Amino acid sequence: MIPDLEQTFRWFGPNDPVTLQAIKQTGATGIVSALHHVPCGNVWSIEEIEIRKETIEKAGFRWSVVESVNIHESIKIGLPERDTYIDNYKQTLENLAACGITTVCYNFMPVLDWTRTHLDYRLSNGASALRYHAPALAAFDLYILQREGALTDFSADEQLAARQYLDSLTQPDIELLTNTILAGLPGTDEVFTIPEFKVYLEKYAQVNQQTLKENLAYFLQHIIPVAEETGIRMCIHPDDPPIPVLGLPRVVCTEQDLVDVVNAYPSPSNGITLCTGSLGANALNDIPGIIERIGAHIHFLHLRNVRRELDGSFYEDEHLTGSTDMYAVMKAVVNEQIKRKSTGRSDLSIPMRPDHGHKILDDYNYDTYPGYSVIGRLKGLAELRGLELGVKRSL
Ligand code: CS2
Ligand code: MN
Repeated sequence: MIPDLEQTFRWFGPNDPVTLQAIKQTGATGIVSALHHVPCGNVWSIEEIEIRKETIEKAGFRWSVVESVNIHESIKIGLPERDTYIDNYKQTLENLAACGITTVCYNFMPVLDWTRTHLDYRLSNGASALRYHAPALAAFDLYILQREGALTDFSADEQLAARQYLDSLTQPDIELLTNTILAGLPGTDEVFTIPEFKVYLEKYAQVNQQTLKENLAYFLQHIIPVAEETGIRMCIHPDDPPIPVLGLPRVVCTEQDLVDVVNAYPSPSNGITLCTGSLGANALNDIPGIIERIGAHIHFLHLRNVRRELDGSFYEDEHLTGSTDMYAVMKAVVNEQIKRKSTGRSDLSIPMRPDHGHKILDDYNYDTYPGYSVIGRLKGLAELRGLELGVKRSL
């Protein structure tokens, strides 16, 4: 018997409009959470971790995964103070392990976390989805942010499409687009202003793709030994979208990038979060193939779908109907579980979450974090659960 994947749901903590009681009804048994109120770079104290853990357990869940312990910008930029922040990070890992929480997701995206241009893109059935519209991003970059050097990042056709898009916007549309693109980390209400964002861009002026990769390797070489000692499994989340955005380098976009992460410090504690939504925005990423080849390193699964459009745009589609063949993905995941079983590994029940969901039905009555509606995610989770059951029963 191959055990089921562990069904999890992200919960942003006591301020999340989606309650643990509501999540209970989705059928999820695990919670994915983080101490969003602790400023990035500070140590998470045992006391604070215990409080969150107790809240989650009292509601009848396990705190399955931490997503994320965010990485201080000085580590990504490679500043001298990075060593202090790496020490803090190690301490946080030791504290989490002391509380019995051992799967830790993180990402290595400069400044911004995921990037979208529209948070309320209406589909024909009335559902609301997140969208990345390439001409809108280009219009922002070229004409609103007016980033130095942006011109060279876009072809003549792309510049024209961006200009036409900009001309269709009203002033309030421009403000909405700006606030959408410059939204900060998930779980915070922080939105960068254009001048603040430009200061960050300045800090990254010397950081290209290669330096960022080296800085990631440096981080791993210092963190993973501590993760190993304490039994923590680190799992990096791919960049979303998996392309350089606003002139900032990105280094976790492709299979080769993931292989480079794993090779930077080979260890069972140095793994990946396989996010089909993020990787799936690039048609060149063969996700079932990635699972087949490097699935041994997966510690956490985000199973959502995107619908790719011709110009590099995409929107978040229903979990089973986007551009990624979710059936093929699930089959590859089940095969990975079978491989693990045959090699005597105990981590067969990989934690999985539906990641994001559409806003549907009663979701419109709650002001949840973008993409983190309850009914939309419940629908995604239920579809994935059915798919998993079908794949397993047909074996
Ligand atoms: C999400 C992210 O974009 C995604 O796929 O899972 O919002 C996630 O919160 C962070 O980028 C990394 O964990
Ligand atoms: Mn994800």
